[in-house]
Amino acid sequence: VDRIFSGIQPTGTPHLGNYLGAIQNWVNLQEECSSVLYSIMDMHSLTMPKEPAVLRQNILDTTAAILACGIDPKKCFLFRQSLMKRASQNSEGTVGLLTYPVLQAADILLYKSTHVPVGEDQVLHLELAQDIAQHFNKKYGEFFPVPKAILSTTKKIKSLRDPAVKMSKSDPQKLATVSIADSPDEIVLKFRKAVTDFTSEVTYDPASRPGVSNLVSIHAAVTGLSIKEVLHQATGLDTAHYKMVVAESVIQKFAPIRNEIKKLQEDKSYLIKVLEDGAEKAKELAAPIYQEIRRLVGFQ
Ligand code: AQP
Repeated sequence: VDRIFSGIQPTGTPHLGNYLGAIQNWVNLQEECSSVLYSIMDMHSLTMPKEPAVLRQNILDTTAAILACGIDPKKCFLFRQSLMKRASQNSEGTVGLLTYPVLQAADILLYKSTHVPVGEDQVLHLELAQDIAQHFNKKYGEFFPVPKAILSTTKKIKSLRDPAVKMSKSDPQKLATVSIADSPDEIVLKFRKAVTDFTSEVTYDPASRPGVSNLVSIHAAVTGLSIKEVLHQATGLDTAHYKMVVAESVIQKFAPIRNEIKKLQEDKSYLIKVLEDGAEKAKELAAPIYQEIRRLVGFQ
């Protein structure tokens, strides 16, 4: 692993899926790899336009949340995507026209990233970045590493209201998504109302019992236990009781993170400074790569 790049959209405080599918992995990877970039993808989030004041607040909330989860600006470059785009915007000005996966591919390639930790839902998007890298290399000579996905062991967390779909920040059903900053009462309520099925025993079979299996996955992921160990702990419990066990494990896991988020949210100038410093460093890294791309394609 030479260079890690990943991003998150500032569409509100991250949820369990973002944490278990991506952020937790990010925290581990910053320990293992010396060149790590994490981006708050504020331009991506404009696919669904927001009030500028709301976007500004969401950017700071997302930054506070991922710092609280253990992302350390001394071990990685943490920056906003929009701060980096000025370099490539100038005369062409086409950035606004680029669609989401193309913009994402540009972000990944601009730093010659070799590995991209993502949730399972992003693997298809990453394939586009791989195609573009290969296409470019064929035409202009070996230049970009073909970026590989790093998948977390918890692949996809499902909605608590409909286990057929993934847990998502934009889900209009309030009880479907557990934010990592939810209060203990909110967490208990959401798990109590979680959709399961008519069998009361706790088993793990994602295909035939997606609801209860999602609870088992969440329980295993937040406790760090295996599915087998978690099922062993659930022996003799019916799903209603089990939901409360899972809720309690989520409350325990996120209590310190929730406190830290609140503290960091009060220090707006610190959050802004972290993002500005990260952008400076990311720009320095990208500038020579961008120059070289321009030279290779004949813009210079
Ligand atoms: N349910 C999920 N399970 C596992 N991983 C997930 N990710 C998102 N949802 C799940 C992973 O989180 C990282 C950051 O995601 P994002 O901010 O780019 O948003 P998204 O993938 O579009 O999903 P969201 O957070 O639910 O937002 P909306 O509602 O806007 O679609 C990614 O690595 C993603 O794989």
